[in-house]
Amino acid sequence: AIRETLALVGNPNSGKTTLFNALTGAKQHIGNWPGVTVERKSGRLKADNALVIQDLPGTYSLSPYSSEEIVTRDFLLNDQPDLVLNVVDATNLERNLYLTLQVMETGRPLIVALNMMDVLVKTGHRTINLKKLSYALQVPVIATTATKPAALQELVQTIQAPLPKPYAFPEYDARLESALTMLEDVIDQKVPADRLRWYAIKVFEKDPQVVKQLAFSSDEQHQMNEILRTAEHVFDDTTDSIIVNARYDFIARVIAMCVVDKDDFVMSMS
Ligand code: GDP
Ligand code: MG
Ligand code: K
Repeated sequence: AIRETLALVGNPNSGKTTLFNALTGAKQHIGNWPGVTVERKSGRLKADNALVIQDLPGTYSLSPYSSEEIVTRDFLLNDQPDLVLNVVDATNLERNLYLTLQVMETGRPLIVALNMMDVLVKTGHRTINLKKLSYALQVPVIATTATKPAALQELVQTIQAPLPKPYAFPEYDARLESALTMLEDVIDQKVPADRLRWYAIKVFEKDPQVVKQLAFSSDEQHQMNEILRTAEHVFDDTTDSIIVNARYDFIARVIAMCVVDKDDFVMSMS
C-alpha cells in the first residue's frame, strides 16, 4: 500500500459510521481509547487490506474540552495518520467546514467526502460547486451518499491514489497572521516544524493542554503575553474569539465562492 493509516473524522451525524462500514469489511476491531469511555473502532479498507481505517469520535471542534475532541486531536497530532478523510454533511456545510479548517490547521493530508448528497439534491434549495469547493480548500472533494455504498468508487479510488499535494494553510486576517508568525518564532524550537502552525494557533487560543505541554520559560511567557495582549487590543476581542471569527470569515468566503442558494437567487431577482 502507498499508505498505512487513514483517519476518519467528522461532526456527529455526518455519516461517519455509515461510511466506515461501507469502506471496511465485516472485520472491525472495537475497543476503547485509553483512559476514556469513548469507543475506538478500526477496520481495513475492503479494496486494500493493508490500509487501516481508524474511526475517530464525532466532534465539532478540536478544542480540548471533551474526551471526543481530545482523542481526535491527539490522534491527528501525535499518531500522524498518512491521510485524513473528513466526512462533511453537505446539508450543513458551514458548520461542518468549521471542523475541516481545524483539521487543516494540523497539516495532515486531507480528502473531503461531501456526504448526504442525495438529501442535498432532493431538497433542491442549494447547489454546491464541488470543483470550486475543492479549489477554495485546495483539497480533493468527493461527493458521497454513504447509504449507497455501490456509488463510492470515486472515493475509494481517491483514497488509493497518490497522496494529494500539500495544501496551503487557510489564510486568516493579515493582523492575525502576523501575530501567528511572531508566535511561531517564539515556539519554533519546541515543536515539530510541520506542526508549527497548529501550535501557534493553539498558543494564540490559550489552549490549556498545549500551554502546559510546551512548558514555557518566563522569558518566552513574557514574549507571548506581549503578542497576545497586542492582538486583543488591535481586535478589541479575546484571542480565542479572534480565531473563531477568522475561521467563520474564511468559511463565508468559501461559501460565497462555491454555493448557490436558490432562495437567495429568487430574492435577489425580485
Ligand atoms: P455518524 O454520527 O457520523 O456516525 O453518522 P451515521 O453514520 O450514524 O449516520 C447518521 C444517520 O444518517 C443514519 O441514519 C444514516 O443512515 C444516515 N446517513 C448517513 N449517510 C447518509 C447519506 O449519505 N444519505 C442519507 N440519506 N442518509 C445518510
Ligand atoms: Mg457514528
Ligand atoms: K463532541
